Formats: sequence, structure tokens, C-alpha cells
Amino acid sequence: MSTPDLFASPTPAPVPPASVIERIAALRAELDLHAHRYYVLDEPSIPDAEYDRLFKELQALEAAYPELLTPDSPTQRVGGKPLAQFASVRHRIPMLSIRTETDTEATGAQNFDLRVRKELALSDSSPPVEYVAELKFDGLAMSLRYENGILVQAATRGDGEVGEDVTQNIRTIRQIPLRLPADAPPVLEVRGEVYMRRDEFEALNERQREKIAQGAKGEKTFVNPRNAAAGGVRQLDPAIAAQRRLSFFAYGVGEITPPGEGGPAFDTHFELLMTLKKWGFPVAAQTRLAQGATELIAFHQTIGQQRDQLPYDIDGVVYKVNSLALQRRMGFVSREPRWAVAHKYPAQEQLTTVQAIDIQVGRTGKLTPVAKLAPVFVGGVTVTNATLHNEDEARRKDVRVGDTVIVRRAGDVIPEVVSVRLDKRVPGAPQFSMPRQCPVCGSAAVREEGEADYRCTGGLFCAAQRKEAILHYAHKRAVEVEGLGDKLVEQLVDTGVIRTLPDLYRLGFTALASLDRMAEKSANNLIEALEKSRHTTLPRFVFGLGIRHVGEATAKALARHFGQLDAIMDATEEQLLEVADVGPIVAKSIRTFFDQPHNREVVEQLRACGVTWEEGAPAVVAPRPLSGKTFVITGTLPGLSRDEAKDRIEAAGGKVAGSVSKKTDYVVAGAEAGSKLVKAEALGVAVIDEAALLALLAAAPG
Ligand code: 5U1
Repeated sequence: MSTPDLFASPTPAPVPPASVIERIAALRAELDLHAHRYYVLDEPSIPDAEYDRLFKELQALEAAYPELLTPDSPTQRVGGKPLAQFASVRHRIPMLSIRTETDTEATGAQNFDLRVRKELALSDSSPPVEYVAELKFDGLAMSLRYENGILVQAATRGDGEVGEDVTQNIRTIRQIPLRLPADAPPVLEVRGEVYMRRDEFEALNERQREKIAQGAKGEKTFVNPRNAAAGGVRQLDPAIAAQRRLSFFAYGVGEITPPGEGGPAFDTHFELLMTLKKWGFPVAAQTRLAQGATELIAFHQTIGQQRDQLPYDIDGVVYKVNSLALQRRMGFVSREPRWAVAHKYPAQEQLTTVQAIDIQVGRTGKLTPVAKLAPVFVGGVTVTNATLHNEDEARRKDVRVGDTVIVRRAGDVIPEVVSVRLDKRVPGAPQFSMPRQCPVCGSAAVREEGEADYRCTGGLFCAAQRKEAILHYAHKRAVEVEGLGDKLVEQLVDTGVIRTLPDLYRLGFTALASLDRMAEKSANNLIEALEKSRHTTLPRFVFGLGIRHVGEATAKALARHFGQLDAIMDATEEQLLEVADVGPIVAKSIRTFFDQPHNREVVEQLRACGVTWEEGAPAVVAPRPLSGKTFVITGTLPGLSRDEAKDRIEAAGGKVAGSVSKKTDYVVAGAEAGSKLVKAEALGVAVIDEAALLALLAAAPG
């Protein structure tokens, strides 16, 4: 009997062919190059699809030859497992902080230049000192350590001596090279700032607001990009950090191989920055050489004017003595170099008080609560309004009239209340609640399930929605009034020539011709187009009313089903649900629209103005197989997404509910069905799988 040889070496893995090794190297180099062009230079040179194709090819080769996988591969940015906690890192060269000049006027730059000149014992007749002027990013300081060209560690500043090892998260930042070119020194620590772009911050908060609106627990919005970036860097799970889409700018170095040991020799800070750029690090394009105080002041002013248009927050600019020899001569005091200063701009966050909470109605009927503020100078302008976004946000932040709040204004973004100083709240201040009526037209304001916003339902009548309603009505796929575009509607409404949709048909030549830039011919053309639009079709008219959720296809289905406008206007929700294209949300929206007397009145006036269409008999409708049946979907179905299953059930006349009760007819259960399945079994409700559902649906037309 032979025993297995426990110590025999395992079957050796096939040696990867040279062609594979070469291809992997070529793919990595090419992907690194394109990522650098895309993320750092903002100059993509291949389509995204081509990048994805190369990336997938590399992934496939690495999967086939795992022994060729290296941590610096572009496929390995989000590779690590969640950590229990961050390890401490002692900085080999401390991360200094920077002296701050809070005088936001030109004198701030002059003071620094005077100090430098004094420190260097320069006389009045000596030439200006050469500086490097940079941006002061509002993010968090980071040290990136490369050994033999590979990123081996990323550490936060911490107390300047000891920081936290956040390498896994920093690897997910596409702008940070995982590998450096061959001429980079054996040891290089790059110091810079991790930040979040404003558009990424807005998008992140929008996603957070949606999650909160849908009832997600433990989610919150972020106060500003800096906090969102700091939170991202300190995520224990790198997959979450990757979703934050952070960015990086380099502005200096820590430890670096000295020239005597094969490292590079730099004479100036500017030369150092340009070399970092050459090695693949993002360096802000605004970085400039500046001669003396005059050019520092000019830089401060120019960047101040550009500040709002920058895609990220800055809180000031930084001036540094350019000569490294002079920097060494000046040294530092209490962890701050004497050769550098941060010259601030007016803060982007300030304290003020809430005088009222008003409701603004947007062009599409969205109601937004807006805090009316005691005027406050923030981010360089005086702010008197700040958005509270929606009911959930206003409640979550619990902003009340009389509160002291922190307001933020950065860039072109609308000012925002970021938090309330609860310690300063006036006792008894009532909680904010969203009105149930549109403050502009008095129509009902409704919030649909799963949505964050309340909307005015007086679409045709509401002054706030007038322009949008007219444009929609005149659209070529709706009632079509040729030549009635954006600019003209703007002019007609702003000059008060038309106030409501029917006023369009009361327009006379004189009123039109009196408008700015309206030639006689154009006025005649518009009158002709309006005349033509009087003869329309029922689907076009229904679509033109701009009822929420009623697109062209639904309008056609309604017209086909009911034949006449009055029948649509008077239909109950149940009757509307009989229409092939109409589910509960759409039915409710139609019903609410026609329940507003103002909307009906506008329809009547349009008819009185001679807008006509051919009416027909209602279609003979075959009874739908799932009419009157209620379904609950639970778990993951093998072939249909939940939305698809829901759409198909509703199209067949059935209803889909969120929870199981005695009234439920069927529970459709997929993989990993949970408590709903248990409840269905307990209540004796029929449980079916996807196949059985498809069989029920097969009996449905279309
Ligand atoms: N641009 C820039 N920002 N920043 C921040 N340079 C710069 N340098 C810093 C800091 C804290 O510190 C060095 C002067 C040590």
C-alpha cells in the first residue's frame, strides 16, 4: 500500500509564457498612462470603453496567472479587506503646519514679505525675494511614501509626529500614482492634500438625501467637502472610501533620498514641484513664481476672483520662499516654517440667525424650504437666503425660526445651512413643518411615496410654473405652437403680456409686435402657429397639460381608453388603473391634477378659446387577468428585477403592495426571501415563484 508523500512539493504552477509577462507589463504601462491623462491632466486620449477593454484584459490575465499580480497594478486600487482599526505611523520627518495670515487684505502678503526680508537681513535696496505662490486647499494633509518607486504607505498628518496608516483608502484615489517612473529616487515622501471636488460633494449629498428619503437608517449628509473627504480617508472599508471619489494635490516632500546617495538635487521649491509633476503627481496649474510683495498681492487678488469658479474649495493661498538654501537659513519656529505662510480668504462658513423659513416654488412645481437669514458675509458675498433642500433635510437638521446656524457658501453652489447651534436655541421655538398647499397658487402640495420633494399640483395655474407649463404645452410633441420657444415665453410672461396658458390664444398682433426684437413677420408667424394649434388631437392635448408622470405614451393610452377628455377628467383612480399604461402613482397624479379646480378652469378656458380635437368612443376593454389582485414581491427573482416584476403586474391590472396582510393574494418569493415569506406562510397567503408569476402574466394582453 502506498502512502501519499505529504512532503512532496505541490505540482508546480505552469510558468507564465514570456508573451503574457510582456503583455501584462504593456497593459499596466498603458493603463497608468491613460489614467494619468484622465485624472491628473484632464486630457483623456482614449474613449472610456477602450480603457475598460484594456482593464478587463489585464484583469483576465492576472486571474489566469495570479503569481503575476502585484500591488501596484492598476487593477489593485480597491483590493484590501475592511480593517478593524488604523495602525499608527511615525513620520520620519515631521509634518509641519503653516503659519496663517488672517488679514484677508493685501496687507497680509506685505506683512509676510516684510518678515522674510527682515529675517534675511535684506536692505530696502535689495531686489525682491522670489516666492512660489500656491493654492491652500481645504482638505486634509497626507504623506505618501514610495520605496523603489512603489507606493508603500499613506499616512494622515495626525499630530505632525504620528499619523494613521490609511494606505488602503489612499490607493483608491486615481490621481495618486501607485508606481513612479524609473528616475524617481529610491525613497520619496510626497506631501500634499486629499480633497473632494465640489461636484463630487454635491453628488454624494444628493445620494445621501435619496437614501434618507427612502428610509435608510444611519445615513447622513455631509457638512462640507473637507468633512466628507476626511470621513472617506478614515473609512475602515476601502470599498466605501473608493465611492467618495477623492482627489489629491502635491505641494512638498518629506523624506527623500539625498543627492549624495543617488537622490535628486533641487535648488528651488518650484523645481521640486515641477519634478513631482513630471513623476505623475497632480500639482495645481495656478502655481506661480512671484517676485516680491507686489506679485504676491496680485496672485491673492487673481485667485480670489477665480475662487468661486474653481472645482474645489480653497481657504486661501500659500506663499513660500523659492530658494531652498534661503528656506534652510530661515528654519522654523514651533513647527511652523518661517519661509511659508497661508494667506486666507473670507471664510466660507459663518454664524447667523434664521429670521423665517419661506417656501420657494420652482419652475417644475418643486417646493423648497429656504431659511431667510440675518445678512452675513460668507465666502466673499452677503448671504440672506440658504436652502434647506426638502422636508426631511429641514427636519433632520431641525432648523427653526430664531435659531443660530452655521451657513456655508462655496463656489456657485447655493448657500446652505449646515448645522444648528442647539445651545443657542430660543426655548419653545416650534418645529418646522412643510405646508400642504402651494404658497404661490394654493393648490394641493403632495409628496409621492419614495420621493423627497413636495410638489404643487396646480401645474397649469400656478404662477411659479407658468413658463414651464406654456413651454411644455407648446412643445412640438404636445399641442405644438411653432416658434414659441424659451426666450419668447420668458419675454411674454415677464412683461405680463400673458399670465395663463389660455392668454396665448388671446394674443393680438399689437401686443406681440410691441415686444422687444419682435419683427412684424415673426408676430404674424406666431399668430398663424397659434391658429394652427387650435386644431389638435386628444393625446397631444392631454400630454400638453403637463400632468406629472403623464408622458406621451400614457397620454395616448388614456385617449385610446376613454375616448373623451371629460371621461379622463372624471375617472376615479380605479378606472384610471384599468388603462394599460397606468399604475397607482400615475393614477393618483392624474386624479390629483384634475381635482384642482384651477386646473379644470384652465382646461375650460382653452376649450372656450377654440382649442378642439376629435373625440371618440371609449375603447372596449378586455378584462385584465390580474385586476383586483394584490401582490407582494420578496427576495431576488431569478429573471426579473423588482421594478420589472412590479411594472408587469400593474400592466396586467394587479397591485403591488409593500407588506403582507390578509388582503394579499400572492407573495412572489425569490432567493433569500425574508420575513415577508414567513408572514405569508403564517397567514396562509399563496406563495408563488417567478415562473408561476410569468404564467399568470401570460394570460395578460401585451
Ligand atoms: N499649497 C500648500 N498647502 N500647504 C499646506 N503648501 C502647503 N504647505 C504646508 C501646508 C500645511 O506646509 C508646509 C509649509 C510645511
